Amino acid sequence: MVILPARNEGPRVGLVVAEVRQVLPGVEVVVVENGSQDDTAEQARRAGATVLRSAEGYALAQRVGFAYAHAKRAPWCATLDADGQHPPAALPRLLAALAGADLVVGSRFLDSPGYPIAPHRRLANSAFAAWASVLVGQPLTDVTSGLRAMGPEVLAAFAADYPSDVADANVLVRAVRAGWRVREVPVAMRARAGGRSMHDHPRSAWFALRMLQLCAEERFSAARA
Ligand SMILES: Nc1nc2c(ncn2[C@@H]2O[C@H](COP(=O)(O)OP(=O)(O)OP(=O)(O)O)[C@@H](O)[C@H]2O)c(=O)[nH]1
Ligand SMILES: [Mg+2]
Repeated sequence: MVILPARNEGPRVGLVVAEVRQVLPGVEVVVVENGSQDDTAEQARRAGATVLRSAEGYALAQRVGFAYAHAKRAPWCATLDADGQHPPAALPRLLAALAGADLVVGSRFLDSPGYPIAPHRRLANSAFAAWASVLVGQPLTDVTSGLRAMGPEVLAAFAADYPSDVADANVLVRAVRAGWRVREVPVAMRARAGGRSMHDHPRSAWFALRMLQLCAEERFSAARA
C-alpha cells in the first residue's frame, strides 16, 4: 500500500497518484488529507486514491495511514509526498530493497548530490543526519526523507505506536534501536512542484530542536517492547 500525506496539494496530488498507480498497478494508494483549502481530496479521489482524513500534522497523517494499512493486512507500505517531490518510479527499487531490509529510505544525498535545496536546509539536514548517525552507529545521509518503504513488522509497530508531533530522524533512530535493518537507496528527487512547504513556517526552528531532542530520547530511553 502507498500512503501520501497531503494538505493543499490539489494541483499536484492527482498526477502523483496517477503515476504511483501506473508504476504499481493494483496497489491501493491512500491519500491522508487534512486542513486543505483547496480540492486536494477531490483530486486524489478522482485519480483513484482512497482518501482518509486525519488531525493536523504530517506525523498524524502518517499514523492514520499506517493504522489503515495494518488493519488491511498490507504486506508492505510505502510513504511519499504528494507535492511531486518523490518520483513514484523509484518505488519498485525501494520495494526490492526490502528483501534485505525492514525499513528502506529514499535518500536525496546518497550518490545524488544535485538535489536543489536552500543552503540553510542543506545544513540542517546534514546536522540531523550526523546526529542520528552518531546515535545509531550507522551512517545515514537523509533522515528527513518522507520517501520510505517498510515491511510488515515495522508497519505493525508504527501502526501501534508512532510519534505524534515530529516524525523524521527520530523514527529512524527508533527503528535501528529496535533492531530493524534500515537501508538507504539513492533517489534523485525534485523540489516540490509548487504550493507551500510545511517548513516554510516559523515553527520550523522548534521542529528542528524537537527532532534533535526526540532522537536522543529514542536512543537513550528504555527499549520499547
Ligand atoms: N495530511 C496532512 N498532510 C500534510 C500536512 N503537512 C504537510 N503535509 C503533506 O506532507 C507532505 C510533506 O510535506 P512538505 O511540505 O512537502 O515537506 P517537505 O517535503 O519536508 O518539504 P519540501 O522539501 O519543501 O517539500 C506533503 O505531501 C504535504 O502536503 C498536514 O498537516 N496534514
Ligand atoms: Mg515535500
